[in-house]
Amino acid sequence: MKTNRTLLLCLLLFTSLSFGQGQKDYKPTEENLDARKWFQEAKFGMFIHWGVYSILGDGEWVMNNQNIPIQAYEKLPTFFNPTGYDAEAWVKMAKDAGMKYITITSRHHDGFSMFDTKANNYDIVDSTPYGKDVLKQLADACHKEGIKLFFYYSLLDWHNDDYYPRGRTGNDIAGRGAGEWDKYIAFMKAQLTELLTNYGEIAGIWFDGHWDQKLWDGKRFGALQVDWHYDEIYTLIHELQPQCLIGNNHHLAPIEGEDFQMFEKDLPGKNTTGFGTSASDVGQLPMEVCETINGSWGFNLQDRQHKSKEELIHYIVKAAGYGSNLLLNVGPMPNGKIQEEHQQSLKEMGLWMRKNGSTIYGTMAGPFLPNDKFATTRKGNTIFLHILDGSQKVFLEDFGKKIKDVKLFPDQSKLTFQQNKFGLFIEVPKDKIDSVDTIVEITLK
Ligand code: FHN
Repeated sequence: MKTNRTLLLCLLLFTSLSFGQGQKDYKPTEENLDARKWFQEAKFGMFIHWGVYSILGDGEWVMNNQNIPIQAYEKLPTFFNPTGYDAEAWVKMAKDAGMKYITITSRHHDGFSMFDTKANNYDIVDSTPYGKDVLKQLADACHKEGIKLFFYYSLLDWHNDDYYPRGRTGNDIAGRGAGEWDKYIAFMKAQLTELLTNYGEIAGIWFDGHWDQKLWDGKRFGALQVDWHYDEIYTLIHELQPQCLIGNNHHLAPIEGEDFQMFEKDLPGKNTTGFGTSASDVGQLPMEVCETINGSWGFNLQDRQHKSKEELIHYIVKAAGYGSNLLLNVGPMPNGKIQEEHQQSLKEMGLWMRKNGSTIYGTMAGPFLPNDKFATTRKGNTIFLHILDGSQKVFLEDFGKKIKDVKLFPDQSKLTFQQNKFGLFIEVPKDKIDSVDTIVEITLK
């Protein structure tokens, strides 16, 4: 018992130290810095959660949530045949929505690879009647249309025996074996090499699942029980494609070797979901907020929580108000189609972005943190004030900068404003109010 406790303590000490080690002495290349700049300006991307789980219409965690034994789950690929999949149509949909990049799940926690991997046979080409590499088709379509492509890659795996020690999820799935951690690391490196070799230029790798290996002390999650070998993994990626941006959804401050920071279902530094990136963990890297278009990541037949046009617009405006991108998720159906409701929402976003995109793309965070009434973005000498609550009057406290003029963004009509030592007061005529977002353009001297 005592030995066990000592062992655990040593392990805790070792792993809490080892998490700090990302890519040692990482210095991003010129290409990487350019890619970061591009990313920061892109502002809007499409997240796609798609796998064999979509057949069950119960989200991407169904294997864990329903404790589906390995043997039973392995039947899913044998009837996964998405004959309605049209990569070009997805890319066009994203482009028309005003999105500049796509991030797709190459392998989620169920361990099934949606690409032609040689690291095992549990993949779309070798184990489904469909037999074609959906990521290759998407990569070709993205490259053709000038849309950048990121691969989501799950660190955790409920199917691979070498994912051992197991994490805190998937433990009631019958049929899991006890393999070797080092082999699992080698497996991931082999897959990442494939992803960064066989699909042309890849804009980024989006890691997820780190948190699965955090130890629970009865009150909170602490140190890791494994070494993820981030030094080797991040070095490998940057050697294969130096511009490739690495992000890791570990819900913590970025570590060396990461090129952007993501926030799940929360604006930067907010922690309403409990996934917990605290304000002090917000770093200096380009940022991305990811959110679902309804209430689920993977296809969920029963999900009726489709977000309204207003909710989606407010989300992208607020994210931009923090200087962050929005990665908006859709979960395609098992036939390869994106459900009608979501196609409609994407079209609405596209219409709005075509009219108002210049107040979002290429901007940085505005001088005021977003709140429920308004958000601000900034481009050079111009501040865009997005009024989100239908108000006619807005007071910007302590606004000390000298102003050249204040106009309504859509028709460029001049607005009345007053500035004094307390701040700036702006009034918009009633008939010019847009109930979703009234955009005001403030030009500084
Ligand atoms: O467990 C995953 C979940 O399925 C989904 O992929 C999201 C996307 O941010 N990330 C994980 C939860 O943190």
